[in-house]
Amino acid sequence: MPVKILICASEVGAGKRGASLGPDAIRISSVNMLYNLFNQVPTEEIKTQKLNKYSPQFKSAKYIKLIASTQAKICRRMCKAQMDGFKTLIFSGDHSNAAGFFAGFREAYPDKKLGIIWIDAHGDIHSPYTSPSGNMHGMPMAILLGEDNRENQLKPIKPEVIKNWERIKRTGKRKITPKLFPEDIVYVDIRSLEKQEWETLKRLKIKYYTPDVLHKKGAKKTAKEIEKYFEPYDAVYVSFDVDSLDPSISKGTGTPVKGGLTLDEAKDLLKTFTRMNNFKSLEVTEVNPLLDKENKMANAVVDILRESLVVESW
Ligand SMILES: [Mn+2]
Repeated sequence: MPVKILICASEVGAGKRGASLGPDAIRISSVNMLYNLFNQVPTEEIKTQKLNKYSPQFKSAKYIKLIASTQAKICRRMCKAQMDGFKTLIFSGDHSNAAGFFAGFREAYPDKKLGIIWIDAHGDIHSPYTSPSGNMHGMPMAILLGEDNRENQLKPIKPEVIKNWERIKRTGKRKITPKLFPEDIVYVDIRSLEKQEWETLKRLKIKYYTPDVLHKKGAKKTAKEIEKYFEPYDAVYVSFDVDSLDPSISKGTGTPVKGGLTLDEAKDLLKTFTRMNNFKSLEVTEVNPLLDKENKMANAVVDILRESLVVESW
């Protein structure tokens, strides 16, 4: 199956600026490290509005209007790439974009059984009702699940935010919501979730592996277990937030958290996931070279991809 690279640099979902430079940092690393990824695979860039001033508008969901239209655009391009028969390798700015990519995935396969493997330090399952920061890179899972978690509402939110939140859940021509069910998710390496998020995970009985479990079991065995879990699925999407990696590798991401994956563990996970029969998409997100030294995070990503992907045989 041919592979297509999709790039969306949008970073407005992050709290710190600079993740929009992540995809370029990775491209430059791959050139420096003599990994001919970007010239052996067709590449398509999804252009989005660049930020010229700080104007978040709503505190409970910053830039929600811009993010809603960005996700609609991402959704169309992802749907087309999948329907054209490509596996997609995605380089994205911040993690809110994932909701747009998965919306396109759902749009391409409206009636199929779709799964998602979410490798991340965080749960990204906040809603505007529960998010302390209002940064929407902490919300893509809630968008996909159509989950408001009103039981744990922190503060009242504006009607215009609610309107856009409802719109964002229905991204795509078919306006499908939810795009995903709780049993279709496996979280890997999550370790920094707010109380409201843990409650959502427990209430919805979402499957997850914390670093403790993963380190004890080993990355290879964990990956095999997850592969087996997704065997009955038609198609699987893998989302790799680089803050899942341990900060000793690099601090080049907006929200680093101790106790993360080693490079070898990340390679073992991705080696297994990208070889699954139903694997259809890998997304790499949240590389922020402005928070880094000597482009270490992008170099780590290239090292991981070079050793785990066999793009020619996808
Ligand atoms: Mn994330």
